[in-house]
Amino acid sequence: MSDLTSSAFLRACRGEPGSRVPVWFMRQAGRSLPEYRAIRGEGSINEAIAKPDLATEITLQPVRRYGVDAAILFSDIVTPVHAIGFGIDIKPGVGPVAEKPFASAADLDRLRPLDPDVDTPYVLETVRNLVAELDVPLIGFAGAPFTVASYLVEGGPSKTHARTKQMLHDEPALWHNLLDRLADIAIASLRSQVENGASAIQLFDSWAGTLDPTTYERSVLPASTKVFEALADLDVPRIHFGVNTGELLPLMASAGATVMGVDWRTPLTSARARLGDTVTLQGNLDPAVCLASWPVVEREVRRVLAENAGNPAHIFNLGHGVMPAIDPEILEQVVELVHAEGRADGGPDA
Ligand code: 1CP
Repeated sequence: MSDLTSSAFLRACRGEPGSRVPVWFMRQAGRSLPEYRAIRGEGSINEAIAKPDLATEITLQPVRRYGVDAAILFSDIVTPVHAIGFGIDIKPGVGPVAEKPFASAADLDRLRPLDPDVDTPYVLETVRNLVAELDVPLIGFAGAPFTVASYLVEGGPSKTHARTKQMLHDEPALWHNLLDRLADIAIASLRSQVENGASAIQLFDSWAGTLDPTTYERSVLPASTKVFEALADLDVPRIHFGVNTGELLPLMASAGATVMGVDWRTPLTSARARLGDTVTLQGNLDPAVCLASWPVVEREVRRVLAENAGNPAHIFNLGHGVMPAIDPEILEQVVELVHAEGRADGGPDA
């Protein structure tokens, strides 16, 4: 186990200058990597997550290949609700699917509290394995109450989130109870990951951007604030991320994150103007750009770095996850370029 306090990633989380701009990629493990496809085998991803040796290796693969500055635990945002028996699976090529969606107060009984040591011991074993092996920080994560609720209520991935919106508007008391239970589950999961050695946490509210700011503030922000407040005593950076959140960034930041994820639609200059200088920004190359030829990718990486203007409070990332069709060699080049181009104003980081 190494002392990672002065690693490039954790320094940037704290806004401290370092020797390079740290970079990692959301969804850096998984289907874009041939070495992942080689060891993943058939069966549900939940089965892979439940095998600590396999999950450890899958987490390490992109760290080895890309030389990224952080690892992210191989797990999923629905792993805890799956583990407590809600009845949700992850269908290959689709995503999380619940055969019996969440529809009424009776379904709250399917969301008992999470006891991570008993319900997801394999996740904690993976975290411990990783911390023993990694020389970069491990990011633990959970799904935010809203985004997890959207899968439970819709029964699967959705473009409009129509049922979810109907419930939050029409049945505010039921919605509040649902989000409160999911907040407690996220808190228990994140706390256990940190207690077992994760160096930072990320709350994925991927689909929050489907909401207008007023609805977000009334129906989502209280639950996400509860999550961040409950973890504020842990001495780790707290990252908050969603897609299409340009208009929501100040509200999302007010939930208590120390690092804000920014998708590619919002230039880092605008994000900083909206958020001020107290948070670190994480982002924000359009993942689809990585499907283009290298000169285009290079130009766009440089543009993101230029928009950050040398601010030490920046972690380079994509604006959303790696797409399966992206050539890993392009991502290797992105890491090389970010490390080479990023500021070199000293700082004794690892
Ligand atoms: O690097 C990594 O891949 C780390 C592991 C990881 C993470 C961080 C997985 C494994 N899932 C996640 C988070 C996750 N899962 C999010 C938040 C990030 C994001 O917005 O991309 C979300 C929304 C999910 C839900 C989910 N799981 C989807 C999206 C469905 C939709 O609504 O469009 C999908 C396709 C999955 C399955 C899944 N999870 C992870 C992998 C590698 C896969 C692909 C399936 C497989 O390999 O079997």
